[in-house]
Amino acid sequence: MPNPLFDALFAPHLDRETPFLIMDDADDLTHGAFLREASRYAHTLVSMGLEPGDRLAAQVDKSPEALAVYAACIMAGVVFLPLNTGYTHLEVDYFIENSGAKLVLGRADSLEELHRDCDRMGVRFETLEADGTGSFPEAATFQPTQFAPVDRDPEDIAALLYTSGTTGLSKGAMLTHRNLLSNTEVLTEYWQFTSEDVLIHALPIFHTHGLFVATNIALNSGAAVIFLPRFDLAQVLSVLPRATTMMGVPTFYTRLLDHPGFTKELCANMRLFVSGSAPLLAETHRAFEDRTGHRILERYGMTETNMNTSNPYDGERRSGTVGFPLPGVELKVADPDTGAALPTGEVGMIEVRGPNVFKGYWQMPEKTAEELRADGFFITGDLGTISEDGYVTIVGRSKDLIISGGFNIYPKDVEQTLDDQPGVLESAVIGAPHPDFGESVVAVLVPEQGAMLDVSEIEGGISSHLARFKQPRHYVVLDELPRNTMGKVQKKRLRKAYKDIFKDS
Ligand code: MLC
Ligand code: AMP
Repeated sequence: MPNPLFDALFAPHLDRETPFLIMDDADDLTHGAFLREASRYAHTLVSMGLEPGDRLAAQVDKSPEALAVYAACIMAGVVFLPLNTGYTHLEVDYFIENSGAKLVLGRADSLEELHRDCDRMGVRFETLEADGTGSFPEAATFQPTQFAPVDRDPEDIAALLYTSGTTGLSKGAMLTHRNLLSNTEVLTEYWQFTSEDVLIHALPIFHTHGLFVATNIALNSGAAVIFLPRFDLAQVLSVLPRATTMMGVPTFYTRLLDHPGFTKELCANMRLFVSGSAPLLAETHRAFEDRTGHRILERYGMTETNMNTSNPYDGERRSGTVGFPLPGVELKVADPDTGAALPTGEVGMIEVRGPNVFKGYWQMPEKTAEELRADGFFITGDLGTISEDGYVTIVGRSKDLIISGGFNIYPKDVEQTLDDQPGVLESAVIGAPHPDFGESVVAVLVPEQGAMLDVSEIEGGISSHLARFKQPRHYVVLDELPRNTMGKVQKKRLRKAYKDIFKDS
């Protein structure tokens, strides 16, 4: 019976006792051991009443067990919905409700509130802790270590990843077996991954980059993975000599460069550094090459589309560009109104089409229709241009979005919470360049008439509503927001006024 992701990523490894997850401070896991664990979890899902197509939401720390839950979902045909561990329980409630999740996995941190919310919503709640213990793995203890994978069509949904929009409303991007597998296969070949590779995995596993790009490629190629709980500079430096490849957001590379112990010698075994999820500054690219002799390979992707473009493995990795459309991906720079392709060299909306492009937003056909054209092209919201020799450059974004350390923050989301605070008449949230995170959040507040705003009270007021990474790092209070003649807030002017606010952070 076919199950495309299982057949390609798991089946070849069922009996392989080769290293899969190399742990820095715990026992390593072979491919076989990982899949036996995933099989026990798949049986557990079935025993808990989950059926193919049901959703499982997981807000859990990164661990081999958490990755095995993803694998178990693929095996059992359950739709995997990973959530940023930084989200507050109020943020998580929305995802549970909107997705209609049947089972929620959480950890002790969020236990009380999330458990209570799940009870209220009538959703089953189990725990999975960072050390691999919890009520879910406990329930799996005596389950069989083999599981016959559930039959899946390439168009069936494998995962639901939420992404916000300019409206502030989060939408679940439906990613099918075909979307994930086609991209994995293309990238494995493009970046020349083999079973000889050892990949440093320091990314979170609740986003496309760490979950699909890194993990799926490793599984597809049979590579081993040095599986780190998070990006810890000292830990990454210590494992570098054992690795051949690494994937990261630009913050990983600027942090490495800031450390004098990061040397060419440490990278002697490395063949490839990949960067994505946010723009890599040309100066970082240059400094990295000067220090290590390696040219970082930059690629461009999105939750809705997986990876769209990549600089070449062989050939010129051109800094400031995101390279060429990947094999099978059509990319055009288009007139934002009509979708008609613009002449080479002009700046326009980047649109993409291919087997990598998602199926649509979960139960939001109108939102899907706004961003996915009838002819299959997805309107990315990124503005770009294509050079005569085919390199794609992203020059900006038409969507109001801040990318901080690779995490997306939608200003509307933050503004809505700020506007609810006592004494706040209105707010505007913008991104300003930040030396560590690339961009960071600035809030411009306008007080109600006669009100005196106390920033620490506002910080306290929003902390239970918004994940820490979304919270403003700088506040400005103004009498009024700059507006154009149509009454629209001129964020461009605000961005210009506060562009140096984090310069010395
Ligand atoms: C953590 N914090 C952040 C943050 N990460 N704040 C803003 N932006 C971030 N990205 C908060 C912490 O809660 C903490 O708050 C404070 O900032 C400092 O934390 P830190 O110790 O410096 O952060 P650290 O844990 O080291 O994390 C930074 C990071 C991490 C860059 C290593 O954020 C990270 O791994 N980012 C990768 C994101 C990613 O995988 N994106 C891929 C999306 S997929 P306080 O108050 O406690 O001090 C996608 C598609 C594609 O975009 O193309 O790939
Ligand atoms: P997400 O919704 O988290 O998947 O974020 C996707 C967005 O990240 C894209 O639409 C781009 O704006 C941005 N992005 C990803 N990779 C790059 C890159 N290499 N350079 C610039 N922006 C990028």
